[in-house]
Amino acid sequence: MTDFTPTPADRFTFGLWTVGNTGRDPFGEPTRPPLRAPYIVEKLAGLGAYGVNLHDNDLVPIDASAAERDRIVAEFRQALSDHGLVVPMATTNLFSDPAFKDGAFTSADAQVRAYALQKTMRSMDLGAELGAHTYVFWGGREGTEVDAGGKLLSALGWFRDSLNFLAEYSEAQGYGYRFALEPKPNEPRADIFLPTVGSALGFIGTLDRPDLFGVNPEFAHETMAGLNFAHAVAQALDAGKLFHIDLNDQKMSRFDQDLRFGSENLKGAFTLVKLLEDSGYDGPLHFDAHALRTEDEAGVWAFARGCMRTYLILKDKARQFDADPEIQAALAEYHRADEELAALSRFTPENAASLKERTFDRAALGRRGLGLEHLDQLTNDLLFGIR
Ligand code: GCO
Ligand code: MN
Ligand code: MN
Repeated sequence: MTDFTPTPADRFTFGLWTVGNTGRDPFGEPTRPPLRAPYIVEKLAGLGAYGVNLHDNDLVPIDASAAERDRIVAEFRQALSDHGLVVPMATTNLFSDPAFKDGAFTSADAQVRAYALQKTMRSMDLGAELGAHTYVFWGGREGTEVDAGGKLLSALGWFRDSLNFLAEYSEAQGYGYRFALEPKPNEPRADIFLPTVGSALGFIGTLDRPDLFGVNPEFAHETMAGLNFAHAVAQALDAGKLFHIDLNDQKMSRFDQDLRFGSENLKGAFTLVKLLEDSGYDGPLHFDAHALRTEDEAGVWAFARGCMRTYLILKDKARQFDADPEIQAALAEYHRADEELAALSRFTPENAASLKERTFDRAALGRRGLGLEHLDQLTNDLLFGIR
């Protein structure tokens, strides 16, 4: 048993915007002062994180001069190298500036769409300079309130054209980015385009270079849509499209809470950790969450430590789950394999004919109890720490 202290080998990352969150919300002013990026790097490294991610404007103000930009980036790179942190993922802020009030790539205004392309190319340059290999697109303002505006179909076309353009830009520059679309159903727009992981996966198939695109699912976002996050992640894994992941927590049917990982739905978090670990996913484990508005700076680092600690504890629980004889017996009882039937279920005309003739004891199948109540309570006991 370890003491659950993370190391860079655990691949935990945070965004500058996450631990840097000042506690501002739509009803109240910040409750904490902003933290400088090099300081965040130092603190995260001290806690055992692996990397730090950013939007362009988390680091460089939108109106910075070229000289200011270069100075800020140089200071940040120095902090990264001093403290041994990497930048695995970068993204663009296409939602804060009033110019993006009706979307960026899906704005009805061609000037805004072109400006969004320009801003994203510059942000991709910055990410590449910092060594990022994954580029996230979260379409925060890509949506509508007024569907009478009539852009539902054209918006998807504009979105596709922009992503195709940016993928070509990345290839032409030799950046080699893999792009990850991050779905969210609503907030800050009433309805955001590509609202779920399933929608994003479907859309990727319509792009010119689908091989360069995957998803960045977020626990809070699928939960807001009333969906089961682990199911969404499983579908992304099945499609070979889990390029990145945003870990946090959330109560269903609420605003985007971005809670500390595992703080709300512990069993959902366990299912997720087990799924990720069993799948061999080896990308960054990114916490897109922030400390509660009630917290001071000490609370911010308690929050960050808590995210990583919970992941590591649940990873250990997943190992115990696999090693627990009673749990494994319950699983063996539940999963009934049959090699003859598996062979028969591969289509040939003969197999089809023989399957059609076969007799099944339907009543017996219906009578069989599956033992899932028992299995689930064993899982609870494991999570409670009494097994
Ligand atoms: C949100 C999103 C963002 C994105 C970020 C990077 O709901 O606010 O989750 O935090 O993840 O913009 O893509
Ligand atoms: Mn979120
Ligand atoms: Mn996110």
